[in-house]
Amino acid sequence: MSGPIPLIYSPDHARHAPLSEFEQGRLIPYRESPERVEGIYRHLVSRGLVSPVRANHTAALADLLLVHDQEMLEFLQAACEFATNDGYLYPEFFPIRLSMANLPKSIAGRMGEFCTDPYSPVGRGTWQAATGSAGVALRGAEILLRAEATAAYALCRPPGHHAGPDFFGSYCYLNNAAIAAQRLLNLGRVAILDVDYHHGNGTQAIFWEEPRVLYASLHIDPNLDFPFFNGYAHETGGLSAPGSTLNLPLPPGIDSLGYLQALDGLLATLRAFAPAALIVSLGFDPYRGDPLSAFRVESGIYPAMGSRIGALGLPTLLVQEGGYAVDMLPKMAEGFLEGFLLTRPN
Ligand code: SP5
Ligand code: ZN
Repeated sequence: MSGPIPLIYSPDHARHAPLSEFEQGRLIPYRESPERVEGIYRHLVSRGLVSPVRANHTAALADLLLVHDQEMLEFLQAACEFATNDGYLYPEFFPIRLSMANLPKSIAGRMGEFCTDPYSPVGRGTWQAATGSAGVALRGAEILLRAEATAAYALCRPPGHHAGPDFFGSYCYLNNAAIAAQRLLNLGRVAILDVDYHHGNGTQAIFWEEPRVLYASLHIDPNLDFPFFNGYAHETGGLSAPGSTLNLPLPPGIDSLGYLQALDGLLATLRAFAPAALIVSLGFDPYRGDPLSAFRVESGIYPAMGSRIGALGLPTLLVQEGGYAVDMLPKMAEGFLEGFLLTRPN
């Protein structure tokens, strides 16, 4: 078994902490909370599975512009400056059928222009936290590029896979995995394996026409859950990149065995793509006890998942995405790393 892997972390994540989100017309505590990554960090360090690395740099504009449109970035930054100290801006008005729409000057009127849903409110510290989170992923990519380690765990918060070229939403603002993938293209082709419960609509959109990046995802059937409009099996990449997207929607109630079989199918395609590096969009929300999950996946599945992914033998960047069963996240992250470290060569 190999030694500890770098765990990259930035305290800036705590500057983004919305109080509440909507659930059936009521307000409940915001699920994408700072405690999620704090618990994982403490536990992995105390177990000696990782060596902590503090990311001191936020992502530069040039890195963000490789995956996001300037208009969206400027809007996000302006909205953060406009937000008051403890208040968060929520989208209330959506310009559907945009060809007929005019763009108002007020931030309140423009919130719905770029975000897909009301789960990504914008506060004073959101830009700092989001660029810090992207900086965490970039630091992880740098570690692989310089061959300082063959694997790294970027403990990103806020998460990123629902942020696309010109949209953000569902707890995500900037696409950390996509930003890191752009950097890792210096090594050669990159595969992104997305095991979050939700389809990574942002990542798919960013690399839709990019033949050097394989986006492969296992997720709840989008007929039933977010992101609803994407994530179907027939979506396989644009004209310049046929076969570069692979979606495997799963039915509610799928158990650990069914999930692992589906993962094995995805991994066969991933191996055939022969990437130079792997990014895992690592969400722990498939777990049956997660408040957003309709699967019957046990928390004990993670060592098996980690060992399958470690056995690929690729330079690997783990990028934290979702997972909202806060008390269980540390154990699931530990399980994943134990399996991963066991099978990984050297
Ligand atoms: C990164 C990530 O995992 N984002 C998840 C986004 C989920 N957004 C919508 C949440 C809606 C929850 N309402 C349904 C509650 C079912 N009990
Ligand atoms: Zn998710």
